[in-house]
Formats: sequence, C-alpha cells, structure tokens
Amino acid sequence: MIIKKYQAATEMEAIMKAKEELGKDAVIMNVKTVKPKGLQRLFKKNYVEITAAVDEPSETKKEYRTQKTAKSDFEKGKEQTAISMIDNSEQNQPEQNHSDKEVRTSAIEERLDNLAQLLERQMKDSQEEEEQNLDQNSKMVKLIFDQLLNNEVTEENAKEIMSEIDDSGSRLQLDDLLASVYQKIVLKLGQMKTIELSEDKPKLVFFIGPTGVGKTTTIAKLASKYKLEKKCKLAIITADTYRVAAVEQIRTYANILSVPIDVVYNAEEIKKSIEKYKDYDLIFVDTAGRSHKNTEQQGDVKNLLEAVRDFNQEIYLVVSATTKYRDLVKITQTYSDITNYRLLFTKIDETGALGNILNIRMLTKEPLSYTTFGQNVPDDISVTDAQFIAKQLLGGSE
Ligand SMILES: Nc1nc2c(ncn2[C@@H]2O[C@H](COP(=O)(O)OP(=O)(O)O)[C@@H](O)[C@H]2O)c(=O)[nH]1
Ligand SMILES: [Mg+2]
Repeated sequence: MIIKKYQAATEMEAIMKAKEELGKDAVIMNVKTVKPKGLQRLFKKNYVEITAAVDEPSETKKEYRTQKTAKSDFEKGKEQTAISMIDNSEQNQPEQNHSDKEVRTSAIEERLDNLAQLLERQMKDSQEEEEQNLDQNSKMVKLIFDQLLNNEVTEENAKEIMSEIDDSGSRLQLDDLLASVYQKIVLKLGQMKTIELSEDKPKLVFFIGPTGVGKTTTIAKLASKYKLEKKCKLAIITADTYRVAAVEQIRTYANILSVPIDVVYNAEEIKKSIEKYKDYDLIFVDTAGRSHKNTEQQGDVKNLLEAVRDFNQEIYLVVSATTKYRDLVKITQTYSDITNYRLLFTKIDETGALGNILNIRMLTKEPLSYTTFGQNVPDDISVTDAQFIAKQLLGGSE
C-alpha cells in the first residue's frame, strides 16, 4: 500500500493531485483543513491536506521502488514520504539464496523505518491538532473571560468559573462553551430565597442596609404585593427615627395601602408592637440606614435583632447594584458580623454591569432574593432572575 499526503487550496484540487500520481484507484483516507500557525496565520490562507492511499499494483510499485532506491537518501525525512508494505509476490518466490535473504531483510528494515517515520509524523500531526484546538479554545475562553470582567465580575471569580470548564484537548464550539459558562453562573447564583408565609405567625421581615439604597421603597413594593395581591394581613414597623422625612415617607405608603404602622425607638417598643400584631401574617420592619463605617450605629440594628431573636423571621440585607465592589465587601462583612441574611439588590436599572451580584453572592454564600429595577411602586421589583443575570454577564453591557 502506498500512503501519501497532498496539500492544495481546495479539497478537489488535492484529490486531483492524488489521483494524478497514485492513479484513479487511490482512496482518500482523511481530509483536513490546516490553519497556518504563528505569524504565518497573518500571511497564509487555510489549505486542505488529504491523505490518499492506493494498493500497490506491481507496475506502479516497481516504478515507485526504482525511484525510491535511486532517491533513497533524498526521500528520507521528506514531508511526503510513501510507504510500500511487504509485497506478497516477493514472498511467493520459490527459491531464495543467502544474498536474496539479506536484500529482503534490509528491504523490510527500510519499510519498518518508513512506517516508524509515518507513525511519528501522525503522532506529531495529532499533537499539533490538539495544540491548535487548545489555541482555539483558549481564544474563546479569553473572549468570555473578558466579557465577564467587562461586566465587573472580579478577576478571581471569573478565573474560578472559567477554570471549571473542561476542554481536555478537544475543540470546543463557542455555543457549547457559552452554554456551559452560563450554566455555571446560574448554579453559582443559586436558589433564590423569598418571603415565605408560615403558620407560625407573625412572620417578621427585616430590611437592613446602608442609607439611600432603597429599603423603604422596597418595603412599599413588597407590602403592596402581599397586601393587595396576596391579601395578607400585614403591618409595618419602622425603627428609622433619625429623620422625620423617613418616618413620613413610610407612613405615606402605609396609609395608601391601609396598613397599620408603628414607629419604635428601642428594643422594648418593638416587642410591644409585635405583640399588638401577633395574629398578623407579616410584619415588615424598616430600619435606619446607617453608615456601615459607624459601629455604634450598627449596634442599634444589632440590639433590635437580638430583642426579637425568638420570633419567626427573615432578614434582607438591601444593597445597591451601583455600589463599588470594595464597598459592598465592607458592607456585607459588617452585617455578617451581626446576622445571617438574604441579599436584596436594588437599582439594577442604574448599571449595565451586574457582576457584583455574582461577586457578593460568591463572597458571602448568602442566598439572593429580590431585585429592584426602578422607582415605581409596586411594579419595579421581582424575584432575582438567575438566567437573566447570567445572560447579562455573558452578553449585555453598556
Ligand atoms: N433607579 C432606582 N432607584 C431606586 C430603586 N429603589 C429605590 N430607588 C430610589 O432610591 C432613593 C432612596 O430610596 P429609599 O427607599 O428612601 O432608600 P432607603 O434610605 O434605603 O430607605 C429614592 O429616590 C428611591 O426612589 C431602584 O430600584 N432603582
Ligand atoms: Mg428608608
């Protein structure tokens, strides 16, 4: 059998070359498109390489052999080497003398040599192919990695996500790669935890977090949903007594919704207030948005939470998606010292980059809950949509 490789601009041209040299019986064993490597890429186009084989008819073989013996040294190590395997007709010779045997032995050795060379080359080819695949894969991985950074996913988190992608040398399709990164992000965002009504009444729902992030507005949105849509028996307590305007703001919402509202100044008062609403389904508690840098002020929220520890409760840490990662780290850590919580991101309408939602979720391991996306009460709130966020992180950015 003769095996040869032919290169040409198109598959058809390469086949024509093969048939011209090996005859019309040549069989095409493999076709591959070769991408020039390194700088050649800039100058050379892709080309097609085919591997063709033909059973060695005695005529062709003899001719080929003669050429081969004549050019033996020249041929060795050349790109297009042909191999002729052991020929049966030779084996069938009835008589052999000693020198005949020697000739045959050396011929066999030469063929084995050629075979070894061919195998080596094929291994090199497959290694090169693997390297090309890796090269191609790493380009796509870099593309997605950059997209994540662009959406403000931290480098550390983007690396963690991308390092979990298994490419084991095979060529990945961009679609498959995107799908598996997407899946990883959705998994990392985890299961959402939202307000659960329970038999064990009343359920206290605390909203804590820095000033101005949207706690009071979020309470108004959720109160409207639970009171008007779900027909829950709902009361509001506010412990944000530091600004008159803050009390007035929540009182206005409570009045519109016909929901009772209490203003409490300390732990004792909140207990009394809860007692008043003990047969209610839900009590939403608004707290003062205090500076996370002021530990004394933090103490207020801590005292309040400690006073009601025995009640059935949920705590939502409200943070804005527009806050810098570094500050979010400080805020979430400060509150982690006080209590466990669920993460509630506001103002996602004000930023094109949602990376911090993933970053803070990965950092704190606390569950996500709701996201708000505008000032309209009650419409601009929904349960956090992991698929939407994953899509944004992989595609959308302003
Ligand atoms: N763009 C936008 N603004 C919001 C959102 N939520 C609240 N706000 C605005 O943020 C400001 C502060 O809200 P507020 O509820 O008083 O914050 P609090 O101090 O945490 O109680 C108000 O002007 C709200 O209308 C939101 O999801 N998107
Ligand atoms: Mg407020």
